[in-house]
Amino acid sequence: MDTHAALYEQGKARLEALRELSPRHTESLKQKMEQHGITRRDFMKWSAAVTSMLALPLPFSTLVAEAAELSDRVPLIWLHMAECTGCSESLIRTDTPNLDSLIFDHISLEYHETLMAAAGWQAEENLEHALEQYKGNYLLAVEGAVPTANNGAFLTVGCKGHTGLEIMHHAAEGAAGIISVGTCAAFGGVQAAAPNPTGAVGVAEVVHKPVVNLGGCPPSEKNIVGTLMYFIMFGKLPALDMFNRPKWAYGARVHDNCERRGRFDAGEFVEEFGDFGAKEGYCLYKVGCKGPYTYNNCPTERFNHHTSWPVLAGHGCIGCSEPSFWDDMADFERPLGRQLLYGFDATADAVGAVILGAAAVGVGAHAVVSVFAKPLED
Ligand code: FSX
Ligand code: SF4
Ligand code: F3S
Repeated sequence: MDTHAALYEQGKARLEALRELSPRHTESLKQKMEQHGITRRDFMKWSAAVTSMLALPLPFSTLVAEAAELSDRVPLIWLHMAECTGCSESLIRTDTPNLDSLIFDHISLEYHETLMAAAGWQAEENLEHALEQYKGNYLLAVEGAVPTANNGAFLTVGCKGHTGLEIMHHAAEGAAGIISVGTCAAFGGVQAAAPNPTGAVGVAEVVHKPVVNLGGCPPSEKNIVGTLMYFIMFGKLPALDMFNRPKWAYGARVHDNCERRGRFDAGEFVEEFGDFGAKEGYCLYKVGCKGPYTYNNCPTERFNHHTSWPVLAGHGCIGCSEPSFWDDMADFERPLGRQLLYGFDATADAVGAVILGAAAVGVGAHAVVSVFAKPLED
């Protein structure tokens, strides 16, 4: 059996088993869709889009649709560590509920500090209860970095004053899978920026289980929902790159799918914000775009119902899905090449030939990438 056929069978068997479990909600996903005016046709289109985003062949879209309907069978526990909650916002702040936010509403969300009604003792009890009741079966999503200095004392959560570090250890124990949502949970993020006074680290550094990292500050709702769908469908984590990010989402550079790439190749650069090139949509490399060093699907999947993404909005990518981006990608509005390649851009400018300049910048960028963030091959 080829790999896809075997995976399909695995998914089918997993979904059959999930169907046997009792649903968490009285309303089915179908009923919820009807209430929000989402048609069956919209749902099939969504399933096909998620299938192609996950780099699976089209026949898998029936499995994706089924996994969405059964998403209330897999318990999800969502913890907040040191962060800004932008990752949750990325998923829930939609003006009109689309299928991504509706799935999040339908999923068996057992604990989420921002969304739940409970507070104080009641909230702590809910968490304890969920960890116990679903031991070995729950999916654990974590948002935010884990401060480790002074035994984790820089982050205490709840009325018992447990440290984030203690909560992480405890919650990871019974998790069937762990997802680090956002660059903070994945790699430490802004909290870990030098000199990192709280000793903030990514979740994978404090637990002894495989963790899938969803880089991005925040990651797109598509990458969050796609990862949840994959786990619901197959009960395992997808193929990962060297930083444990799903290859289907982080397998290509921002630069490779950017709509301004033609401008880069033609040597047409914005020299400063607000100039003629900026108005014409020229490449943002010289005003600091880190797209050539960054792996993410922002240009193809975009944010907020596929409305926009940083470069389309007129600012360069700041490399927010990469480890240590606060330190390694700064200054955000100057090219990295100037720091790493000893005035490479200045030389290109001095030569004065636009095309030659573009080629030189291109070579420089690729050279840096090869040592910086090359994903592993299959
Ligand atoms: Fe971090 Fe998420 Fe950036 Fe914020 O919580 S990835 S600071 S968008 O919200 O963790
Ligand atoms: Fe797009 Fe940035 Fe690459 Fe220019 S440098 S093509 S703006 S990703
Ligand atoms: Fe982040 Fe760059 Fe995408 S800044 S959101 S990885 S375009």
